[in-house]
Amino acid sequence: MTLHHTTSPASGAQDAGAELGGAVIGDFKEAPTVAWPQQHLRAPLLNASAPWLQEVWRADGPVQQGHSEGIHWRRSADLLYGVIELHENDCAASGTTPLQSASRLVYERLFGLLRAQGTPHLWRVWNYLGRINGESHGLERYRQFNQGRYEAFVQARRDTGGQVPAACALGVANGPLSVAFLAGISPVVPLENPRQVSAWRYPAQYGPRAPTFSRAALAYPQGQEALFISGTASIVRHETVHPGDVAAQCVETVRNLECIVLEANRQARSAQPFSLEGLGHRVYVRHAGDADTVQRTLQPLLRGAPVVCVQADICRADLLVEIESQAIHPMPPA
Ligand code: 3EB
Repeated sequence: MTLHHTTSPASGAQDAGAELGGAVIGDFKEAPTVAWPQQHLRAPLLNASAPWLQEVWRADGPVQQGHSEGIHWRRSADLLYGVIELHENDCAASGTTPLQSASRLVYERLFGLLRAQGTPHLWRVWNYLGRINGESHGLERYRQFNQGRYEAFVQARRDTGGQVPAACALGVANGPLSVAFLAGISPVVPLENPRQVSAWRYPAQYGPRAPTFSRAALAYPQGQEALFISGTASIVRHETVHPGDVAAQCVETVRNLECIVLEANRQARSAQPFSLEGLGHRVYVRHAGDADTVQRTLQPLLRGAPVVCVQADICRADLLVEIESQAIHPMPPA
């Protein structure tokens, strides 16, 4: 199968293959309804003329779909895309917070589906939750999310360090915990950034359980090599650098992206190397008022690569910007 990524109305491109799933980004009431699993990222778009933007992953057919355990999913022969949303108010449990419990439940269901469908390898996860930097039960909500996610990885006997998916975790104004994911029949090659401590090794000062993601992953749809770079921010070792300076955070974040691309190229099997300008980027900006500064700073650094800019809260209160990126390359015939 081959994997394609398109955005509309930005590109309007009608690509080959069947829709596997995707996301619609925009802070609007009525989402365009589609037949495939679609994550609604309820956040304002900052650089588009339209009020919403649709991103679709396509695969060579045939595709099958289902709705099980609250997960709307679609799969091809070797890939599965799913979306699950859970309201934490429906997840109250003793000995844990509603959000921690919702996070654990979402991931337990996700792992259950992957097992049942024979697509056990998690490639990329998009996590969105309300008021991510808010505090309740004496713990920041992002840290509660990390606890629940970690518990589900342990419960499913999955690796919590090393072989972990690429991911992002962002805050939106409100709404359910929303998790979209891409999984496959083949494992990813997880990548780490030598400038940064692996997130799954973060010290306890960032929360009782470390986040469960790799800095990037190389994945292998048939005949292709995909690079998924996780949410990347102005972090060196494990510390936030340039607090309060959004332009400097952009420059530092791009340094991290460059390092990850370098790591990707050390492991990549496709003929053509990955490069910053050959990636598609999604930029999350905490303060909408910083969007101009962010875009002016990034433009020469990302050298004209396509950028979707969204207002969202980054998972550390002192981070003002975060960038995630992806590219899909053809593999040379064997
Ligand atoms: C960081 O580097 C920034 O919890 O899944 C980036 C990507 C971040 C993914 C996650 C968090 C996550 O720690 C935050």
